[in-house]
Amino acid sequence: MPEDDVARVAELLRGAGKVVVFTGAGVSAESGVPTFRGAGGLWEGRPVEQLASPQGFVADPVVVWEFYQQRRANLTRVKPNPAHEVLARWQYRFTSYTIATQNVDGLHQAAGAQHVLELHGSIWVIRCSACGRARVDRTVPFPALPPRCETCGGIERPGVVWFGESLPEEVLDAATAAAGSCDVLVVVGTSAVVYPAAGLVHVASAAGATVVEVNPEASAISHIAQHSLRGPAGAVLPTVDSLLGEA
Ligand code: BJW
Ligand code: ZN
Repeated sequence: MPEDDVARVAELLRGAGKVVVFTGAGVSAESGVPTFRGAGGLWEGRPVEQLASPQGFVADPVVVWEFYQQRRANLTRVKPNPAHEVLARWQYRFTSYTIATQNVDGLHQAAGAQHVLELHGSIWVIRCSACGRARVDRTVPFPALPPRCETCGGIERPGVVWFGESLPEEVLDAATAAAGSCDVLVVVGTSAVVYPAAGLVHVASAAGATVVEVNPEASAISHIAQHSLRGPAGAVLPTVDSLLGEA
C-alpha cells in the first residue's frame, strides 16, 4: 500500500463534510467471520441458491437454519476489529456520516456505531414466515430447528435478505439518499457484485462523490474508485485514521 495513497485519502477525508461508508464481509474478515465468495468463503462448495433464497428455505428450512445457526454460534465468539472501531469513531468526526453495511453480523454496532443501515437485514432478527412477527433473538443454539412462532406456530426464518427478495425499503432509501449527497464514499471489503446494494457506489459516483476503496483485491467497482487502498481493512483504516489526526 503506497504511503502517498493513504496520505492523499487522509487529506481528502480531512476536507470532507459528508461521508458515507459502504461495507461488506471483508470488514469483518479479520474478526474471524468468513466472507462469502472466493477461497475459504462461506459459499465455497455450497449451493448458494439452497442457502440464501426463499425457495431453498421452503424446500428445507432445517438445512438453511443449520447454516445460520453455525454462523450465529461463530459470531458469539468474535469481536469487532480495528476497522470496525475506526469506522465507529468517525461518527464524531464528520458533519454527516452514514455506515451502510451489507453485513448481517452486527459488528459495526458492537464497535459503537450508532446509526447503521443494514441493507441485508440482521442475523440476530428472527421473523415468522407465516404472520411476519419479528424480534431480536440471540439464542444459540435453538433447542429445536426450525424455531416456531409463539403467536401462530409458523416457521420462523432469519431476518436477512435472500436472493430475489427486496431490501428493506426505508433502509435502501436512506442509504441511496446519503450516497447521492456525500462528498466521499469509502467502500470497504466488498466484492460489489450484489445489487441493488452495489448500486450505491454508482449513485455516489454519478453525483460527484470521490470514491475510495479499501480492499486487498480488486472488486467490481475498482474502476470507479479514484483511490484504491490495497490492504486489509484492519490495517489500512487505522493508518488512514492516524494520519487524519484529532477530530
Ligand atoms: C477484505 C478483507 C479484509 C477480504 N479487508 N477486504 C444481474 C444483475 C444485477 C442484479 C442481479 C442480476 N441477477 C440477479 C440479480 C439480483 C441479485 C444479485 O445482485 N445477484 C448478483 C450476485 C448477480 N440481487 C438480489 O436478489 C437482491 N434483491 C433484489 O434484487 O431484489 C429485487 C427484486 C425483488 C423482488 C422482485 C423483483 C426484484 C437481494 C440480494 C441479497 C443478498 N443477500 C446476501 C445474503 C444475506 C444473508 C446472509 O448473510 O446469509 O448478502 S448474498 C451475500 O452477498 C450477502 C452479502 O451481503 C452480499 C455481498 O457480499 P460481500 O459482502 O461483498 O462479500 P464477498 O465475499 O463477495 O466479498 C468480500 C470482499 O472482501 C472481497 O472483495 C475480498 O477481497 C474482501 N476482503 N478480506 C478488506 N481483511
Ligand atoms: Zn407467526
